[in-house]
Amino acid sequence: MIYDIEFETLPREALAAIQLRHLRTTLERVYAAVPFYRNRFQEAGITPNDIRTLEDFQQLPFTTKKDLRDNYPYGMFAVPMDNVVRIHASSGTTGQPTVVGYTARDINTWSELMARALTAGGAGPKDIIHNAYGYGLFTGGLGVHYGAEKLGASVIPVSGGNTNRQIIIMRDFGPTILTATPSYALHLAEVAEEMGVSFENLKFKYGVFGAEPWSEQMRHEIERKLHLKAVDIYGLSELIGPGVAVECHEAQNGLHIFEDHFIPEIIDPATGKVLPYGESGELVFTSITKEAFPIVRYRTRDITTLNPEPCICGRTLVRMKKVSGRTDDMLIIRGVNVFPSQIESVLMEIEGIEPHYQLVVDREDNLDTLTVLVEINERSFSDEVKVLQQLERKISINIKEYLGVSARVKLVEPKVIARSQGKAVRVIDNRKI
Ligand code: DLL
Repeated sequence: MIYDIEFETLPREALAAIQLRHLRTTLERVYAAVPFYRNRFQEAGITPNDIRTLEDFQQLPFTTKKDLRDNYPYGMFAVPMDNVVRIHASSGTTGQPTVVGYTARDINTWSELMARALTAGGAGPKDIIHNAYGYGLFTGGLGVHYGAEKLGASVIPVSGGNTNRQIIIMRDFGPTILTATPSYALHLAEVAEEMGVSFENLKFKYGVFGAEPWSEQMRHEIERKLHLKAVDIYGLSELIGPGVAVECHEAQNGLHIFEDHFIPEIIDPATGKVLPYGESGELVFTSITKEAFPIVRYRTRDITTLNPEPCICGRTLVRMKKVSGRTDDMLIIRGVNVFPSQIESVLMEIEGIEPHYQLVVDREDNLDTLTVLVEINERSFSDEVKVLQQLERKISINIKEYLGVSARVKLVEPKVIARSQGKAVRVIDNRKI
C-alpha cells in the first residue's frame, strides 16, 4: 500500500520541478528570516535569486552541527515564537543539544510523512501500534504517535522502559505493529522469553525500527526472535524527526527518501564534492517544506549510498542504503578505519553469541587497543573454558581478516552488557586525545 499515491510515485522530472519550486521558496524565506543564512550566503556571494536549477544549488554552503550549536537555542528558527507550537531537542553525545521547532503546519507535514512511513512499513488503519520509542524531547515517540493517528491506526503510547509491563501489554492488547529502536526490540524479545511469553503467540506482523544503525544480520536476528517483518526507518531531528526515509516492506531493500520534502545529496566528507548516485559518502539534506526550522545542505555525518532505480513497490522515490555508520563514529584504531557496524556484521555471522556487544577503545603506551565485549548465549555459557577460548579466538581472527585490525575479544556472560531503552551505546572510547 502507498499512503500518498500522487507524491510517492511521481515521474522523476515532475518531482524535480516540485523540488526546485519548494527549494526556491525555502531559500528566500531563510535569507529573509534567519541572519545565519543571510550572512553565509552573502559570504559566498550568492543570493536566493542565483539558484535557478537544482545544479546551481550545489554552490550553497553547507550547514553543520556546529552552526546549530553556535545558534543555540532558537537562532535558526525562521518564524516568530508565536507561531511555534512544539519544540524538540536531540541530546547529541557531547555538548549542547540541538533545539528544533515546529509550526502547526510542520506538525501536520510530519504526521503525513509518518503516516506514509508506517504504511510503507506494513501498517494500515486497522492496526494496533505498540509505540516503544521514547516520548519527550526525542522525536521518536511523538513522531510515530501523530503519524499513527493520522493513519487511523490505534496507537499504544507505551514509550521506552518498564519492559516487563510492555510484555504484558503486548500479550493482552494484541498489537500488530511494533515501533522501537532495534536494540530495544531485541531487549523486548529477551525479557519476553524470561517471562515465558513467546512472540510466536503474539499478533505482531511488522516492526518499524530505526534511530540507530543496525546491520542486515541484526534484521534477521530480530525477525527470527520477534516473528515479524522488520523494516528500517530513518530520520533526524534537524530535518523533522522520524519519517525522512523508510523501507517498503515489499522490498526491504533501501529506504525511500520522501524527496518531495527533503533533497538528499551524497558528498565526499573530505572535500565536500557532490558524488554521483551509487557512490558511498556523507548524506546531506535540505528540507524544502518546513516553516519553523528549515535547513539548507545539512551535513548529517551519516554514511550511505543513493539508488534511483525503480522499486517493486511502485514508489519512484530514491532509495538510500541502510546507514553503514557515521563519519564521527568511525574509530581509527592504529590507522585503520573501523565502523561499529562492520564489527557487528562480523559478530552476527558467528554461532553461539548474542547481538549485544560493546567496543572499548584504550590507549596503552601510545598504542590504540580495541577490546570487543560480546555476550555469549545461554547455550554456549555452559561450554567448557577451552571451547569458549576457541570462540574468542575465532571472533578475533574474523575481525582481523575482514577489517584488518587486531582486537582483543572478551566473551561475557549473558545479559552483562547494559541494555538501552533507546539508542544503544556501542562504543566506549577511553582515549584522551
Ligand atoms: O533518531 C529520529 C528517529 C526516531 C528516526 C525514530 C527513526 C526512528 P535524532 O535523535 O536526531 O533523530 O538522531 C538522528 O540517528 O543522523 C542517524 O545517525 C541516526 N539514525 C536515525 N535513524 C537511523 C537508521 C532520530 N534507521 C541520527 N539507521 C541520524 C541508522 C539512524 N541510523
